[in-house]
Amino acid sequence: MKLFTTFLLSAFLATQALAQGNSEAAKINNGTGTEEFTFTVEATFRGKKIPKNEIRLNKMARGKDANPGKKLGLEKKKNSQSDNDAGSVKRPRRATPNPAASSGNWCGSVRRGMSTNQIKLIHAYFQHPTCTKRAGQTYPQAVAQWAGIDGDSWGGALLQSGTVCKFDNSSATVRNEAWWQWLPSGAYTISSLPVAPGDWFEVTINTTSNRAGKVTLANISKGYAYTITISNGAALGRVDADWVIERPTYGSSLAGLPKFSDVWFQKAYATRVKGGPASNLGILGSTQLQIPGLCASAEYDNENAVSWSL
Ligand SMILES: *C1O[C@H](CO)[C@@H](O)[C@H](O)[C@H]1NC(C)=O
Ligand SMILES: *[C@@H]1O[C@H](CO)[C@@H](O)[C@H](O)[C@H]1NC(C)=O
Ligand SMILES: *[C@@H]1O[C@H](CO)[C@@H](O)[C@H](O)[C@H]1NC(C)=O
Ligand SMILES: *[C@@H]1O[C@H](CO)[C@@H](O)[C@H](O)[C@H]1NC(C)=O
Repeated sequence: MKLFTTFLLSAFLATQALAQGNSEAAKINNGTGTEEFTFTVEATFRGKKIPKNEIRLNKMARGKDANPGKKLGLEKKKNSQSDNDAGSVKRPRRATPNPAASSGNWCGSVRRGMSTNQIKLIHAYFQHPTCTKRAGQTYPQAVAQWAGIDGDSWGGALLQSGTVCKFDNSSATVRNEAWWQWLPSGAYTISSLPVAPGDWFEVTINTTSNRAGKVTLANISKGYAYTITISNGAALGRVDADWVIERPTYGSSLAGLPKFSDVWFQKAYATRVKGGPASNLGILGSTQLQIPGLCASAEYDNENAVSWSL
Protein backbone atom coordinates (compact mmCIF):
# COMPACT_ATOMS: atom_id res chain seq x y z
CA MET A 1 0.00 0.00 0.00
CA LYS A 2 2.87 2.32 0.78
CA LEU A 3 4.40 1.84 -2.67
CA PHE A 4 1.05 2.30 -4.31
CA THR A 5 0.47 5.55 -2.45
CA THR A 6 3.83 6.88 -3.50
CA PHE A 7 3.36 6.40 -7.18
CA LEU A 8 -0.24 7.52 -7.10
CA LEU A 9 0.79 10.77 -5.53
CA SER A 10 3.13 11.29 -8.43
CA ALA A 11 0.29 10.83 -10.92
CA PHE A 12 -0.43 13.96 -12.86
CA LEU A 13 -2.61 15.22 -15.63
CA ALA A 14 -0.38 15.88 -18.60
CA THR A 15 -3.10 17.66 -20.51
CA GLN A 16 -5.29 20.35 -19.04
CA ALA A 17 -7.32 20.50 -22.24
CA LEU A 18 -11.08 20.43 -22.35
CA ALA A 19 -12.14 22.92 -19.77
CA GLN A 20 -15.71 22.51 -20.98
CA GLY A 21 -17.69 19.63 -22.34
CA ASN A 22 -19.01 16.29 -21.36
CA SER A 23 -16.10 13.95 -21.76
CA GLU A 24 -12.40 13.96 -21.31
CA ALA A 25 -9.49 11.75 -22.18
CA ALA A 26 -6.40 12.89 -20.33
CA LYS A 27 -3.03 11.22 -19.99
CA ILE A 28 -2.02 10.24 -16.51
CA ASN A 29 1.32 8.84 -15.51
CA ASN A 30 0.54 5.85 -13.33
CA GLY A 31 4.17 5.29 -12.36
CA THR A 32 4.92 2.55 -14.88
CA GLY A 33 3.54 4.13 -18.03
CA THR A 34 1.07 6.56 -19.44
CA GLU A 35 -2.59 5.74 -19.80
CA GLU A 36 -5.89 7.47 -20.33
CA PHE A 37 -8.12 8.78 -17.54
CA THR A 38 -11.46 9.01 -19.28
CA PHE A 39 -15.02 9.91 -18.46
CA THR A 40 -18.31 10.52 -20.18
CA VAL A 41 -21.36 12.36 -18.87
CA GLU A 42 -25.04 11.77 -19.45
CA ALA A 43 -27.82 13.83 -17.95
CA THR A 44 -31.60 13.90 -17.73
CA PHE A 45 -34.14 16.52 -16.70
CA ARG A 46 -37.41 15.07 -15.39
CA GLY A 47 -36.56 11.79 -17.08
CA LYS A 48 -35.73 13.31 -20.51
CA LYS A 49 -32.21 13.24 -21.91
CA ILE A 50 -30.40 16.60 -21.85
CA PRO A 51 -28.66 17.20 -25.22
CA LYS A 52 -24.88 16.85 -24.99
CA ASN A 53 -24.33 20.46 -26.04
CA GLU A 54 -26.28 21.64 -22.98
CA ILE A 55 -24.11 19.67 -20.56
CA ARG A 56 -21.32 21.83 -19.12
CA LEU A 57 -18.42 20.71 -16.99
CA ASN A 58 -15.54 22.98 -16.00
CA LYS A 59 -12.28 21.78 -14.61
CA MET A 60 -11.62 23.56 -11.32
CA ALA A 61 -8.46 25.64 -11.54
CA ARG A 62 -6.01 24.52 -8.89
CA GLY A 63 -5.14 27.48 -6.70
CA LYS A 64 -8.11 29.52 -7.92
CA ASP A 65 -11.06 27.39 -6.96
CA ALA A 66 -12.40 25.46 -3.99
CA ASN A 67 -10.67 22.12 -4.63
CA PRO A 68 -11.76 19.29 -2.35
CA GLY A 69 -9.02 16.98 -1.08
CA LYS A 70 -8.13 14.05 1.11
CA LYS A 71 -8.38 14.37 4.85
CA LEU A 72 -5.69 16.36 6.61
CA GLY A 73 -4.40 16.49 10.15
CA LEU A 74 -6.06 13.69 12.00
CA GLU A 75 -5.84 13.93 15.72
CA LYS A 76 -7.32 11.05 17.68
CA LYS A 77 -9.62 11.90 20.52
CA LYS A 78 -11.39 9.71 22.97
CA ASN A 79 -15.11 9.22 22.65
CA SER A 80 -16.82 12.34 23.75
CA GLN A 81 -20.54 12.54 23.75
CA SER A 82 -20.53 16.14 24.93
CA ASP A 83 -18.75 17.18 21.72
CA ASN A 84 -21.49 15.59 19.74
CA ASP A 85 -24.25 17.16 21.77
CA ALA A 86 -23.10 20.71 21.07
CA GLY A 87 -24.94 22.95 18.65
CA SER A 88 -28.47 22.85 17.39
CA VAL A 89 -28.92 19.10 17.23
CA LYS A 90 -31.10 17.06 19.50
CA ARG A 91 -30.63 13.35 19.27
CA PRO A 92 -31.15 10.34 21.48
CA ARG A 93 -28.19 9.63 23.74
CA ARG A 94 -26.47 6.47 22.68
CA ALA A 95 -24.92 4.29 25.35
CA THR A 96 -21.88 3.76 23.13
CA PRO A 97 -21.15 6.88 21.14
CA ASN A 98 -19.20 6.63 17.92
CA PRO A 99 -15.48 7.32 18.07
CA ALA A 100 -14.65 11.01 17.62
CA ALA A 101 -11.65 12.70 16.00
CA SER A 102 -10.72 16.08 14.68
CA SER A 103 -9.30 17.17 11.34
CA GLY A 104 -8.18 20.42 9.73
CA ASN A 105 -10.49 20.07 6.73
CA TRP A 106 -13.06 17.26 7.18
CA CYS A 107 -16.11 17.17 9.40
CA GLY A 108 -18.68 14.35 9.19
CA SER A 109 -18.77 10.56 9.30
CA VAL A 110 -16.06 8.25 8.01
CA ARG A 111 -16.19 4.48 8.24
CA ARG A 112 -12.58 3.70 7.57
CA GLY A 113 -9.75 1.27 7.38
CA MET A 114 -11.42 -2.03 6.50
CA SER A 115 -9.52 -4.46 4.26
CA THR A 116 -9.08 -3.43 0.62
CA ASN A 117 -11.79 -3.72 -2.01
CA GLN A 118 -14.63 -4.04 0.49
CA ILE A 119 -16.76 -1.10 -0.59
CA LYS A 120 -18.62 -1.23 -3.90
CA LEU A 121 -21.09 1.62 -3.58
CA ILE A 122 -21.78 4.60 -1.37
CA HIS A 123 -25.08 6.47 -1.18
CA ALA A 124 -26.64 9.46 0.57
CA TYR A 125 -29.26 12.14 0.34
CA PHE A 126 -28.46 15.61 1.61
CA GLN A 127 -29.87 19.11 1.34
CA HIS A 128 -27.62 21.84 -0.02
CA PRO A 129 -27.24 24.25 2.93
CA THR A 130 -27.78 27.96 3.28
CA CYS A 131 -24.34 29.51 3.75
CA THR A 132 -23.42 32.85 5.27
CA LYS A 133 -20.08 34.57 5.67
CA ARG A 134 -18.27 33.87 8.92
CA ALA A 135 -16.60 36.76 10.72
CA GLY A 136 -12.97 36.12 11.59
CA GLN A 137 -12.38 33.63 8.75
CA THR A 138 -10.21 34.50 5.77
CA TYR A 139 -11.51 34.67 2.19
CA PRO A 140 -12.22 32.83 0.03
CA GLN A 141 -14.68 30.98 2.26
CA ALA A 142 -16.14 27.68 1.07
CA VAL A 143 -17.87 24.58 2.39
CA ALA A 144 -18.38 21.37 0.38
CA GLN A 145 -20.76 18.53 1.27
CA TRP A 146 -20.22 15.19 -0.41
CA ALA A 147 -20.14 11.41 -0.25
CA GLY A 148 -17.12 9.47 -1.40
CA ILE A 149 -14.86 6.44 -1.19
CA ASP A 150 -11.32 6.66 0.34
CA GLY A 151 -9.14 9.73 1.04
CA ASP A 152 -8.78 8.97 4.75
CA SER A 153 -6.89 5.77 5.63
CA TRP A 154 -6.36 5.35 1.85
CA GLY A 155 -4.68 8.63 0.95
CA GLY A 156 -3.65 7.93 -2.66
CA ALA A 157 -7.06 8.28 -4.29
CA LEU A 158 -10.57 9.50 -3.52
CA LEU A 159 -13.74 9.33 -5.61
CA GLN A 160 -16.28 11.90 -4.44
CA SER A 161 -19.22 14.05 -5.50
CA GLY A 162 -21.44 16.69 -3.94
CA THR A 163 -22.05 20.42 -3.80
CA VAL A 164 -20.16 23.46 -2.57
CA CYS A 165 -21.04 27.00 -1.55
CA LYS A 166 -18.40 29.68 -1.71
CA PHE A 167 -17.73 33.36 -1.18
CA ASP A 168 -14.79 34.63 -3.26
CA ASN A 169 -14.30 37.65 -1.00
CA SER A 170 -16.15 39.67 1.60
CA SER A 171 -18.15 41.58 -0.98
CA ALA A 172 -19.06 38.59 -3.15
CA THR A 173 -22.41 36.85 -3.03
CA VAL A 174 -22.59 33.13 -2.45
CA ARG A 175 -22.10 30.71 -5.36
CA ASN A 176 -23.69 27.26 -5.13
CA GLU A 177 -22.27 24.55 -7.38
CA ALA A 178 -22.23 20.80 -8.01
CA TRP A 179 -18.99 18.89 -8.65
CA TRP A 180 -17.26 15.52 -8.79
CA GLN A 181 -13.65 14.39 -8.55
CA TRP A 182 -11.39 11.35 -8.75
CA LEU A 183 -8.30 12.42 -6.85
CA PRO A 184 -5.44 12.93 -7.52
CA SER A 185 -7.02 14.11 -10.81
CA GLY A 186 -8.63 17.54 -10.53
CA ALA A 187 -12.24 18.34 -9.64
CA TYR A 188 -14.94 19.24 -12.18
CA THR A 189 -17.74 21.69 -11.56
CA ILE A 190 -20.98 20.48 -13.14
CA SER A 191 -21.94 23.98 -14.25
CA SER A 192 -25.17 22.96 -15.98
CA LEU A 193 -26.58 21.35 -12.83
CA PRO A 194 -28.35 24.11 -10.88
CA VAL A 195 -27.91 24.20 -7.11
CA ALA A 196 -29.89 26.29 -4.62
CA PRO A 197 -30.03 26.27 -0.81
CA GLY A 198 -32.57 23.70 0.36
CA ASP A 199 -32.35 21.55 -2.80
CA TRP A 200 -32.22 17.84 -2.09
CA PHE A 201 -29.44 15.90 -3.76
CA GLU A 202 -28.94 12.18 -4.08
CA VAL A 203 -25.40 10.96 -4.60
CA THR A 204 -24.56 7.40 -5.58
CA ILE A 205 -21.03 6.25 -6.37
CA ASN A 206 -21.00 2.75 -7.81
CA THR A 207 -17.55 1.29 -8.50
CA THR A 208 -17.15 -1.44 -11.09
CA SER A 209 -13.49 -2.00 -10.14
CA ASN A 210 -10.94 -0.12 -8.05
CA ARG A 211 -10.23 2.02 -11.12
CA ALA A 212 -13.66 2.51 -12.70
CA GLY A 213 -17.16 3.46 -11.69
CA LYS A 214 -20.20 5.68 -12.07
CA VAL A 215 -21.00 8.82 -10.11
CA THR A 216 -24.65 9.84 -10.13
CA LEU A 217 -25.60 13.21 -8.69
CA ALA A 218 -29.29 14.01 -8.88
CA ASN A 219 -31.02 17.20 -7.89
CA ILE A 220 -34.21 15.57 -6.85
CA SER A 221 -35.62 18.93 -5.90
CA LYS A 222 -35.33 20.12 -9.49
CA GLY A 223 -35.53 16.88 -11.46
CA TYR A 224 -31.97 16.74 -12.81
CA ALA A 225 -29.73 13.65 -12.79
CA TYR A 226 -26.12 13.58 -13.96
CA THR A 227 -24.21 10.34 -14.42
CA ILE A 228 -20.47 10.39 -14.97
CA THR A 229 -18.89 7.12 -16.09
CA ILE A 230 -15.17 7.02 -15.36
CA SER A 231 -12.34 4.65 -16.35
CA ASN A 232 -8.68 4.45 -15.39
CA GLY A 233 -8.93 6.51 -12.22
CA ALA A 234 -6.05 6.21 -9.76
CA ALA A 235 -6.36 2.94 -7.84
CA LEU A 236 -8.84 3.14 -4.99
CA GLY A 237 -8.41 1.02 -1.89
CA ARG A 238 -12.22 0.95 -1.43
CA VAL A 239 -11.63 0.99 2.31
CA ASP A 240 -13.16 4.30 3.53
CA ALA A 241 -16.84 5.28 3.28
CA ASP A 242 -17.14 9.06 3.71
CA TRP A 243 -20.09 11.41 4.30
CA VAL A 244 -18.29 14.69 4.74
CA ILE A 245 -18.52 18.46 5.16
CA GLU A 246 -15.23 19.86 3.91
CA ARG A 247 -13.23 23.02 4.06
CA PRO A 248 -11.70 22.92 0.54
CA THR A 249 -8.25 24.03 -0.53
CA TYR A 250 -7.29 26.98 -2.70
CA GLY A 251 -3.75 26.27 -3.90
CA SER A 252 -1.85 25.46 -0.74
CA SER A 253 -4.25 27.26 1.64
CA LEU A 254 -7.44 26.07 3.24
CA ALA A 255 -10.54 28.13 2.54
CA GLY A 256 -12.18 29.95 5.42
CA LEU A 257 -15.24 28.00 6.57
CA PRO A 258 -18.49 29.94 6.21
CA LYS A 259 -21.47 29.28 8.48
CA PHE A 260 -23.95 26.79 7.04
CA SER A 261 -27.33 25.40 8.00
CA ASP A 262 -27.29 21.84 9.43
CA VAL A 263 -26.51 19.19 6.83
CA TRP A 264 -28.19 15.84 7.41
CA PHE A 265 -26.87 12.90 5.47
CA GLN A 266 -29.87 10.60 5.08
CA LYS A 267 -30.02 7.00 3.87
CA ALA A 268 -26.25 7.11 4.16
CA TYR A 269 -25.05 3.59 3.44
CA ALA A 270 -22.35 1.70 1.61
CA THR A 271 -22.58 -1.76 0.07
CA ARG A 272 -19.98 -4.49 -0.19
CA VAL A 273 -18.16 -5.70 -3.29
CA LYS A 274 -18.86 -9.30 -2.39
CA GLY A 275 -22.40 -8.81 -1.15
CA GLY A 276 -23.15 -10.03 2.32
CA PRO A 277 -24.26 -7.86 5.21
CA ALA A 278 -23.70 -4.19 4.63
CA SER A 279 -25.24 -3.09 7.91
CA ASN A 280 -21.81 -2.42 9.39
CA LEU A 281 -20.92 -0.04 6.53
CA GLY A 282 -23.22 2.72 7.74
CA ILE A 283 -22.98 5.55 10.22
CA LEU A 284 -22.80 3.52 13.41
CA GLY A 285 -19.16 2.72 14.02
CA SER A 286 -18.06 5.57 11.74
CA THR A 287 -15.68 8.09 13.22
CA GLN A 288 -17.41 11.42 13.82
CA LEU A 289 -14.99 14.07 12.60
CA GLN A 290 -15.02 17.69 13.64
CA ILE A 291 -13.06 20.77 12.62
CA PRO A 292 -12.30 22.32 16.00
CA GLY A 293 -14.14 25.56 16.62
CA LEU A 294 -15.85 25.48 13.21
CA CYS A 295 -17.89 22.33 12.60
CA ALA A 296 -19.10 19.31 14.56
CA SER A 297 -20.92 16.10 13.62
CA ALA A 298 -23.07 13.48 15.28
CA GLU A 299 -24.56 10.14 14.40
CA TYR A 300 -28.32 9.76 14.66
CA ASP A 301 -28.76 6.16 13.60
CA ASN A 302 -27.10 3.81 11.11
CA GLU A 303 -28.35 5.72 8.05
CA ASN A 304 -28.52 9.28 9.35
CA ALA A 305 -25.93 11.74 10.63
CA VAL A 306 -25.72 15.49 10.92
CA SER A 307 -23.01 18.15 10.73
CA TRP A 308 -23.45 21.71 11.89
CA SER A 309 -21.60 25.01 12.14
CA LEU A 310 -20.13 25.89 15.50
C1 LIG B 1 -38.48 19.34 -7.56
O1 LIG B 1 -38.72 18.18 -6.90
C2 LIG B 1 -39.75 18.36 -5.98
C3 LIG B 1 -39.84 17.08 -5.22
O2 LIG B 1 -38.59 16.64 -4.84
C4 LIG B 1 -41.00 18.74 -6.72
O3 LIG B 1 -42.00 19.04 -5.79
C5 LIG B 1 -40.77 19.94 -7.60
O4 LIG B 1 -41.84 20.18 -8.46
C6 LIG B 1 -39.55 19.75 -8.45
N1 LIG B 1 -39.18 20.95 -9.12
C7 LIG B 1 -38.89 21.00 -10.37
C8 LIG B 1 -38.51 22.32 -10.94
O5 LIG B 1 -38.90 20.01 -11.06
C1 LIG C 1 0.01 1.83 -16.20
O1 LIG C 1 -0.18 2.05 -17.57
C2 LIG C 1 0.40 1.04 -18.40
C3 LIG C 1 0.08 1.45 -19.81
O2 LIG C 1 0.99 2.36 -20.25
C4 LIG C 1 -0.23 -0.31 -18.09
O3 LIG C 1 0.39 -1.30 -18.87
C5 LIG C 1 -0.06 -0.62 -16.62
O4 LIG C 1 -0.76 -1.80 -16.31
C6 LIG C 1 -0.60 0.51 -15.78
N1 LIG C 1 -0.30 0.25 -14.39
C7 LIG C 1 -1.27 0.20 -13.46
C8 LIG C 1 -0.81 -0.06 -12.06
O5 LIG C 1 -2.41 0.38 -13.72
C1 LIG D 1 -15.18 39.74 -5.18
O1 LIG D 1 -15.56 38.62 -5.99
C2 LIG D 1 -16.40 38.94 -7.08
C3 LIG D 1 -16.74 37.66 -7.80
O2 LIG D 1 -17.51 36.85 -7.01
C4 LIG D 1 -15.68 39.93 -7.99
O3 LIG D 1 -16.56 40.30 -9.04
C5 LIG D 1 -15.26 41.15 -7.23
O4 LIG D 1 -14.51 41.97 -8.05
C6 LIG D 1 -14.43 40.75 -6.02
N1 LIG D 1 -14.16 41.93 -5.21
C7 LIG D 1 -13.00 42.15 -4.61
C8 LIG D 1 -12.92 43.36 -3.77
O5 LIG D 1 -12.04 41.39 -4.75
C1 LIG E 1 -24.03 -0.79 -9.52
O1 LIG E 1 -23.32 -1.37 -10.57
C2 LIG E 1 -23.63 -2.73 -10.82
C3 LIG E 1 -22.67 -3.20 -11.89
O2 LIG E 1 -21.37 -3.24 -11.35
C4 LIG E 1 -25.08 -2.85 -11.23
O3 LIG E 1 -25.39 -4.21 -11.43
C5 LIG E 1 -25.94 -2.27 -10.13
O4 LIG E 1 -27.29 -2.27 -10.55
C6 LIG E 1 -25.54 -0.86 -9.82
N1 LIG E 1 -26.29 -0.39 -8.65
C7 LIG E 1 -26.89 0.79 -8.62
C8 LIG E 1 -27.63 1.12 -7.38
O5 LIG E 1 -26.85 1.57 -9.55
